[in-house]
Amino acid sequence: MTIQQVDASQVPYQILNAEGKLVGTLPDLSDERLLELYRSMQLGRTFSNKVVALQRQGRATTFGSLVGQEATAVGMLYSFRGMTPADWPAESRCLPYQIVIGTQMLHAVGLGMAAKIAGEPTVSVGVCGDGATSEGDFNEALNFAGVFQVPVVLIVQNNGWAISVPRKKQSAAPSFAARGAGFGVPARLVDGNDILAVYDAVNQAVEHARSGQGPTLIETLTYRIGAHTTADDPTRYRDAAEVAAWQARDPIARFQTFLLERDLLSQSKIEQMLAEIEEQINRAVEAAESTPNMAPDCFFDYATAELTPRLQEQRADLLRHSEEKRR
Ligand SMILES: Cc1ncc(C[n+]2csc(CCOP(=O)(O)OP(=O)(O)O)c2C)c(N)n1
Ligand SMILES: [Mg+2]
Repeated sequence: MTIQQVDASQVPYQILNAEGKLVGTLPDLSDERLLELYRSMQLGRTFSNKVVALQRQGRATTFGSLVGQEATAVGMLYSFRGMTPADWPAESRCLPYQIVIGTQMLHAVGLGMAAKIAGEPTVSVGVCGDGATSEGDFNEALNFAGVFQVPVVLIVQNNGWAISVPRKKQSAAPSFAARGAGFGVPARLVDGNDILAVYDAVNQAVEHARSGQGPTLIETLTYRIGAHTTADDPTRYRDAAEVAAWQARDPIARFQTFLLERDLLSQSKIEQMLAEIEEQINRAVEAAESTPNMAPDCFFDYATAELTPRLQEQRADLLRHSEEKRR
């Protein structure tokens, strides 16, 4: 008896193909909104390149480049209905950056379960990388999401690498989206370099959850063009030809072609926009660099209402250490 193979013929969902041609239904977005999506991708790329350059000059800390992943990042954010960049700091309801890989998926499921129990119309969203899917936490999150029909969208941003570990070493499944079936969670493989497809797929998954139909797993297939962080050197473990092949599928170039063909953009508009973005970022760098340094022990002030004796000791230790370093 032969055991049936998993169907590997999954085609990523696309609205724009690699050449920027419309191959699906355009989501309900005004021309202004389409240009905003484009501008945000350019802003993300310029910002990312700026911080990497500042790190090289010793003016910024360790940083992970966004280059190549702008469509996934911007597309999913804009699908959280009605939000504009100005809302993100105040009303975003974003949790702090999660360092312990994979745990954020459990947090997202927990928040979704809490909202469901409280009868709130909230949908939570958890985002992780391809590497995170090998953690127990990712699997537990999917299992809970499926069993309790949690209003959650779980997104795997598959950028091909987890630092130096390639995608093929994370799972023998044909895609990460294919893993949803084992948990009874509907899943979708999306072209992560197609901003319209990411926007549309996440939007639909949010609506699905909001209308009480439970969780969705989304895999956005994209690629990390840069290093994992400024502390990493991918030339030591990655084939240059692979990078070049993905550079040819640039998410910004794809959307730009589409906008140019619809006359929503022109070369001069692009140049003007890039100059404005450059200026905006330079002003932000100036503002950041003219902000006085924080006291090295200030984070103790925000951790707990009252410091335990052990934390008091740690604070004193830290201050002693930083004083010694300064001398
Ligand atoms: C539990 C845990 N193990 C290891 C690390 C160290 N670490 C930081 S990022 C990373 C790789 C993550 O890869 P992936 O999930 O694909 O996300 P990407 O950075 O590619 O978006 C690792 C192993 C960590 N932060 N947490
Ligand atoms: Mg990754």
